[in-house]
Amino acid sequence: MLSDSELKVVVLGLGYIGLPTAAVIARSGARVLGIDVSETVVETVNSGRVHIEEVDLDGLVSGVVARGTLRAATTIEPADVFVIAVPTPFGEDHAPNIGYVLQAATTIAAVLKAGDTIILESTSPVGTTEEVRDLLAKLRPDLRVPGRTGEAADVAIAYCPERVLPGRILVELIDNDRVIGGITPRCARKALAFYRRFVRGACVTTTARAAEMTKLTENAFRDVNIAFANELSLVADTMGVDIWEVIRLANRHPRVNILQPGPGVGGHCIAVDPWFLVHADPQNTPLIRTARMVNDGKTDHVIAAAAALIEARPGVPFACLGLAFKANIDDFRESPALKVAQALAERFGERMRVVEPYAPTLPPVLATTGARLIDIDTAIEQCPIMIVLVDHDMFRSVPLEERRDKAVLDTRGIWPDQPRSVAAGMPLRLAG
Ligand code: SAJ
Repeated sequence: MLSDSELKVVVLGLGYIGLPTAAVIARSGARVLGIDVSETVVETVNSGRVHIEEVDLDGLVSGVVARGTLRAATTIEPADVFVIAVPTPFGEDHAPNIGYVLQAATTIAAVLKAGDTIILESTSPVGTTEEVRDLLAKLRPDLRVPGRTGEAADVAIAYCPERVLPGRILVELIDNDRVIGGITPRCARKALAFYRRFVRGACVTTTARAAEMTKLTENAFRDVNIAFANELSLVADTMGVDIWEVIRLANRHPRVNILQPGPGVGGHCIAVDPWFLVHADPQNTPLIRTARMVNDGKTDHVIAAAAALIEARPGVPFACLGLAFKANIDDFRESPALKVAQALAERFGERMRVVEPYAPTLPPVLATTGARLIDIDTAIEQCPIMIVLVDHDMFRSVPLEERRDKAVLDTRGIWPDQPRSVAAGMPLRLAG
């Protein structure tokens, strides 16, 4: 086996997963080359900086770049291990698009040699790793690919999904258990030896197909469970009951663990991946499909509740607190908070203020609506109406005396002491 400093690794895609992964592998001593289509990303990384906000990532990247174990480029070079971490979006009809994965495989084919290992980490529909194998077989007929003939293969191909939580990526990259699915058991063992170099969690081997479905299952599980909480929040509204209290009380049961309602589900994973399962087997996935619709429907419900609150107080400014898809991060992808803000800006642009400590300027969709980005202190001074869309710590810590007189729509349940609750699928708290 190659020593850490002899091992050459190429990571394709330097996004939210690829860059932290490349940096963590580089820290273990391997020589890592990160490939990205964006010149700007490549230049940023090579200068030891980062283009995404993630706890401790800047220090790690500047360290490994300075030590020379991580560099970036737009063109590929030969290596021992290739890690694919590119996006897998879906199209209009929710059909998964694995075009970037196949493009990455094509790029790898140009420099692939006997003895190399290819690992796909991108969330992918079941069967994608086999498609990668088939493509490589076509592009490199001189190399024997795994799982096609009885004989030993020249290269190993495996699927190992990333499972890290934004905001905790560097910790979870090391500590989480990994599921490693080989096209053949031999491929799985080869990939396992690679992950053992930098992962502290348990590494469990299986088939590529099982590992692909495991990843989709994890995110569908979370989506279905958040949908349950969101549905309950609407029922509690009808009943005039505080949903946050009900969930707290129900969760005292030893076998009940309900998640938190909110303004909908965002991010690039949980709002997307369940569709890969629905698309693969539409007949047998009514629950997963319905959960997606319940979570998207919750966003519409929040928009209607917020609009009603704003209309009830004509002329006064209101503050939307948060745009990120969840607390304490700067990621606005598929953010329900941004969707709510956008819908409200279309109707009440001039009256709208936005507080988002993680945005230096308003995102383009809000830029020309008349809405203004302000800080939390100004919002407390100027806005009698507050729509809480994200549970950033900064908002959570605003004490009651600073918001006692506000009309509040709290979609995240961060201010349980806010006086005079008027429910709306979440405690809508009107003062005065
Ligand atoms: N949310 C709620 N209520 C909750 C929990 C979350 O409304 O009780 C919302 C969040 O506000 C956010 C969305 O759901 O809008 C998703 O947030 P999240 O923290 O549940 O998950 P992500 O998208 O940041 O990361 C998920 C994780 N998957 C699981 O927990 C099963 C992570 O481990 C995966 O690596 C990641 O997806 C991924 O890349 O697939």
